[in-house]
This record gives sequence, structure tokens and C-alpha cells, in this order.
Amino acid sequence: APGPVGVSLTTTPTLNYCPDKSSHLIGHLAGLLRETTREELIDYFPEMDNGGRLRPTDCAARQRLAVIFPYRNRYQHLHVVLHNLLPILKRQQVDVTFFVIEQSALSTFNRGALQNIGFLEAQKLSSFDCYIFHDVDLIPLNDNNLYRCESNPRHFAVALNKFNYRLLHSNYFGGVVGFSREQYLKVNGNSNLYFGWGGEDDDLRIRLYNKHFKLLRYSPDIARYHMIKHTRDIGNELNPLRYSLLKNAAARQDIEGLNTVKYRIVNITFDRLYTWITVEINTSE
Ligand code: UDH
Ligand code: NGS
Repeated sequence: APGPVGVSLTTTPTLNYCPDKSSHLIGHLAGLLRETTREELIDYFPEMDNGGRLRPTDCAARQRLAVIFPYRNRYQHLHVVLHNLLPILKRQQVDVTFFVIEQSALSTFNRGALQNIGFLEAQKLSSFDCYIFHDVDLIPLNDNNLYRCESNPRHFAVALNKFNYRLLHSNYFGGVVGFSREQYLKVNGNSNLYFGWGGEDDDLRIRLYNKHFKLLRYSPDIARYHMIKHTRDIGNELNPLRYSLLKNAAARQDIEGLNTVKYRIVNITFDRLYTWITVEINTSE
């Protein structure tokens, strides 16, 4: 229909906000577990912008989401999880940018510090509303598991195959978790002191309770994941200090975390599928 007299029809129409819940969701998913490649994914998702941004074309998303993968030497897992996440987030009409935060060789893996670095570096590049920290080996199995931020931090990875699709225990906060920008700042992010496996996720949950946040979870039927089977990585051995660190997690919260993480950027690449940031974590403090 012609526009009102005097109104130019050549201006780009502004998109309406996306609905609160997308009409494209289908519920339970089998999970795509076959190996795939970067090239294949670029072919499947030509609409991605450089740096790994996917956004709806027919509506304006209400939040900008950064998905942050703490990463080292899991190239195949990374592409399998993206093969699953891309169609799901597309159906959810999410405006998402993927960040791979790779810890360079030599030092022991530090998942918490990598999450802090991902938050800080993503924030330097764009203004995101929501940050989801995502293990590379967790495949979501229901697209009603909405990747967005709300009034409190959310634990997304509630029901994992390796725990028979049940919550491990009420304080479990591992795998996939989400914070708004304000929430992550308020808890002062993760502790940087956990080198090796275990405890850093428990520390983050203590920080969250200590700042009087509640923990949101969808039902196990929705927040369901398949963990790709793997062995323990070299450079991520059990951390023998984890229990003693946890004892004073709350006392340390404001003086150690997002505000103290020390690192050096080795490289940043704006790939079609992700912004890939390689870092050296400073272990001298
Ligand atoms: N990660 C890497 N590279 C590493 C170590 C960890 O990318 O070398 C990242 C990755 O995103 C991974 C996450 O950190 O999903 C968590 O590490 P993890 O998968 O090793 O932890 P999880 O608890 O497994 O899943 C621990 C090893 C269990 C071996 C049991 C063998 N039966
Ligand atoms: C706890 C660990 C957590 C870990 C959880 C599940 O005991 O970091 O097991 O591990 N905490 C400590 O060790 C203090 S899992 O079964 O997924 O390998 O997330």
C-alpha cells in the first residue's frame, strides 16, 4: 500500500523487536554428533558476519549475546558444538557473536581466567547485554533452552547425559552459565586462581550467592545436553588446591577476579564463525 503523502518510501523500515518467544522452536533435538569442519559450517551459514555474528534478519533482537568458549586443543568439539548451536540460535532469533578464548600452550589450563578474559575482550569489541560461558563439548538437546539473560544468572547445563539427565546436585553450576553484563560485574567474574581441573565453577556459584543472586534453571527436560565423550586433557590435571581455595572464595570475591585478571593477547582473528583470541595467562601472581 502507498505510504501517507509526504512520507518517503525509500527509507529503510526499522525492524520490529523479535517476539518474546520465537515461533520457530521445535523442542527436543537428537543432537548432531558427526564431525564437521569450519568450511562446511561456513557453507551452511553464509549469513554470518565476520567475527562470528549471527542475527535475525526479520526482527531486531532484544539482547546482544556473546557466547564465550574457554578453549585449548578441542578443534573438533568446537565445530560440532557450533553445528548444533547455529541452527538453534537462528530459530531462537538471537543476535549472537561467538568468541573462542584460547589459552596458549605451556601453562596449566585456567577455565575461570579464560571466561574473565572473554568477557573483557568481548566488551572491548562491542556492547553485549548477555554473556554465556559455554564448554565446547556440550550439545544442547532442546531449543526451548533459550539463550538469553534475565533477572538473575542462569545455569543452562542442568541435565547432562553423563549424569543420566539429572542435576548433579543443587549447587552444581558447571558447563554452560549465563550472566548479564551487570551481573558478571557485580560478582567480579570468576576467580583466576584455579589452575587445572575442578572447583572454579563452585567458586563462581559461591560468588553469586554471596551477592544475593538467585540461580535460575529451566527444567531438566529443557536444559538438556549431550556431553561429547573425551579423556582428561593434558595440561588440565586435577587441581589439588581446589578445596582450600573454595574455603575463602567469598572473602576473596571483591579483591580477586575480573578486576585482577592478568594476561597478554597473543593474537586476535576475526573469522567467519568466531572471533578467535589467543592469550597467555600470567601465572606470576
Ligand atoms: N577445555 C579445553 N581444553 C582443555 C581443557 C578444557 O578446551 O585442554 C575447555 C573446554 O571448553 C571444556 C571445558 O574447558 O569443555 C571444561 O573442561 P573438561 O571438558 O575437561 O571438563 P569436564 O569436567 O571433563 O567435562 C573432565 C575430564 C573427564 C575425563 C573422564 C574420563 N572418563
Ligand atoms: C565437582 C567439582 C566441579 C565439577 C563437578 C562435576 O566435584 O568443579 O564436580 O564434575 N568441584 C570440585 O572438585 C571442588 S564432572 O563430573 O562433570 O567431571 O564441575
